[in-house]
Amino acid sequence: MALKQTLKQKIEEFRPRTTKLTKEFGDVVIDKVTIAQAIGGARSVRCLVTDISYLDPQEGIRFRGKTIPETFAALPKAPGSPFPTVEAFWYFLLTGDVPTEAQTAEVLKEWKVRQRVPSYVWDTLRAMPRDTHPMTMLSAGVLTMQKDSKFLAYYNSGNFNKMDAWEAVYEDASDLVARIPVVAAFIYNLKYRSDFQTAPHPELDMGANFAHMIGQVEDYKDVARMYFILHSDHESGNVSAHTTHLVHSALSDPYYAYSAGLNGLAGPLHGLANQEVLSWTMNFQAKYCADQEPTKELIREALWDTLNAGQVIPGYGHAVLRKTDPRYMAQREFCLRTPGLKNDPLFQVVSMIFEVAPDVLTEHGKTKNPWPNVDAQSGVIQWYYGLTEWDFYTALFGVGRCLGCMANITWDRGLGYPIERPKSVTTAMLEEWAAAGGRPM
Ligand code: NMX
Ligand code: MLT
Repeated sequence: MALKQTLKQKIEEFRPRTTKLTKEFGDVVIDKVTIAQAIGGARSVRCLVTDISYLDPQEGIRFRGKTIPETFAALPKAPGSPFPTVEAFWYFLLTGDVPTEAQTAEVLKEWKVRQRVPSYVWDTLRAMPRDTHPMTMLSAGVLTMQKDSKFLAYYNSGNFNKMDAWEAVYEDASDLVARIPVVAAFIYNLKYRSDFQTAPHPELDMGANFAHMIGQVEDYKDVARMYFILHSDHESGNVSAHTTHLVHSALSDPYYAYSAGLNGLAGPLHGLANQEVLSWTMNFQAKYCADQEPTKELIREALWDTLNAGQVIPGYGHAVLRKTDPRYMAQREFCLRTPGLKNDPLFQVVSMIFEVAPDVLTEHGKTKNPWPNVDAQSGVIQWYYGLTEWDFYTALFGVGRCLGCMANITWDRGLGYPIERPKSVTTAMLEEWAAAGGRPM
């Protein structure tokens, strides 16, 4: 069965579960909210629902119930590669089913049609100053396509039906996941390769095609596949996924929603941390290692200098995780398996930071999680393959994150989630409830 038909069946079978929970068990309490949580970014408040992925603080992410190694092992692989195609992963994220080779091939074929980017996007991007940040360009590129949104056209058709609306979201979502690597590659070539553009390959899978479009070597095809899958989804509460969900909940179409999600991803406490890691490491080498080899002692000194200057150590800490991010470990293992990378001086420094930073952060005593997150390890791989323009790293993250955000909003519409609108209170109210020992219920 084709992906959309499978999804239709899945969504229709799933709906009664959500309806029953809301109608029959809607009053069941699943959490309480403290003053610290209301002021402190709603940390740990259980008030979002998604079945696409789940983040356990100790174990890390599971995509559709599978850990990262299980996901990589289960899915059909790209030809001659130990890594699955992004197309197979997309099928899996949307449906929860591991696709067959034939189902994967169908998605690949469909994306080859969907990946055609309207030429007005190129005009828009070329009109922007060349020193514009790639995330601004990516967000603008996505937003520019909004005028041709199929969801928007469906909404304006006069036949809008809540039960079927997910189908138009699915169409936009599929177009966007197929197009975003093409847009990102265009931006890369525009900014760093003197606008030398390579057309998408008619047969290559998404990761391989991205490598092809930016003029990368054969081995980078696996890097791209791994990177996009690892960065795809991290349950619903992270800034990019939550923003996309929130904006789409107003029935803003997927282009509006994901452009907004990308703007959140561009923040240094979120996706931009991967570029910050590279710039921190380069600054460290320039400042502390001009006439000596990097050592753990020098790294310790540099980490303390950063903390004492009131800055965060990029790539370390997490709002949910309380152990080393398995996405960090997956990339570290890739480095250890890749002969040149294993001995790469930058990887050695990143490994030394891994040995030193958790102790320094623990001694510093502020962060609840001194362990590295995904961003601490991703840049070094890109750098090794010659993708040294680190302000592009978050755009790579944005290509991967599109998969998770689009799968989520397709299901949001399928299950008819309403507009999101939490309640706010005033500081005076908090003071009154604090004095009374709690809010009178
Ligand atoms: N370096 C220094 N201080 C830190 C760090 C860090 N890496 N992580 C947390 N803290 C501080 C944090 O700033 C806060 O300080 P204060 O009380 O003065 O405001 C305190 O520790 C408690 O913060 P937590 O509750 O541990 O972390 P929170 O949930 O608020 O924030 C992050 C999570 C990820 C924003 C935070 O750990 C951070 O800023 N890390 C560095 C940036 C980074 O790597 N971001 C990428 C996250 C992954 N991603 O891709 O999105
Ligand atoms: C993510 O992948 O979105 C980050 O790890 C941040 C998060 O989960 O909050």
